[in-house]
Amino acid sequence: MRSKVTILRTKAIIALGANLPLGEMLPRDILLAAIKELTLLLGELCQVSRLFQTPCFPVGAGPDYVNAAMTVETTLSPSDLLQHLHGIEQQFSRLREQRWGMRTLDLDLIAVGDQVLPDNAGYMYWYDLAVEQQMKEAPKELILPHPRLQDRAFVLVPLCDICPDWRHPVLGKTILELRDALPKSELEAVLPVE
Ligand code: PH2
Ligand code: MG
Ligand code: MG
Repeated sequence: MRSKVTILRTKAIIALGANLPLGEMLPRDILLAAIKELTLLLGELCQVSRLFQTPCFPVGAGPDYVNAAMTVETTLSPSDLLQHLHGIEQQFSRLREQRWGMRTLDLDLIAVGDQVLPDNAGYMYWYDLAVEQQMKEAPKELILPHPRLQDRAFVLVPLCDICPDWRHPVLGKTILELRDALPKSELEAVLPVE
């Protein structure tokens, strides 16, 4: 008798950003190269957003970013995915120095299916963290979904290209609903790159 093997794939959401050149490569070239690497590494079942030019957050902290987002259907665990993302960041020599500092490539794991990590209480601690405290405290473990997802036009606008209907497992809202809850001025500042 043949046994049936079920491979469980979940949809992982990745956000990409860059605001510094790397040698001859401009941020948009770095992002395109990183997307290529991620697609090779994670397989065929990837969806990729357009690239967007976005004002730096916090305002004035550096040059504009280029941002994009990807989804991938994967069997990898969140921590294995994160290792791959760090490997690709290193390949594009991001300097991990300053929180929210400038970077040649930043790859953030935004969500993996409807997993909440480390657990609901752990997620809520980071979700509720006051903005002044966000500058000072960084989690040592992976928090999923990304606790600032709902605040960031530069993540939500690209995600609307590829997974507008993904529903946040804690907040209960879709990507589209989260995007539409942001101030219009923030959404209008996220511009597709030609
Ligand atoms: N990433 C940051 C800090 N600020 N601003 C924009 N516009 N886009 C980003 O990806 C970004 C940022 C830290 O990861
Ligand atoms: Mg990051
Ligand atoms: Mg980031």
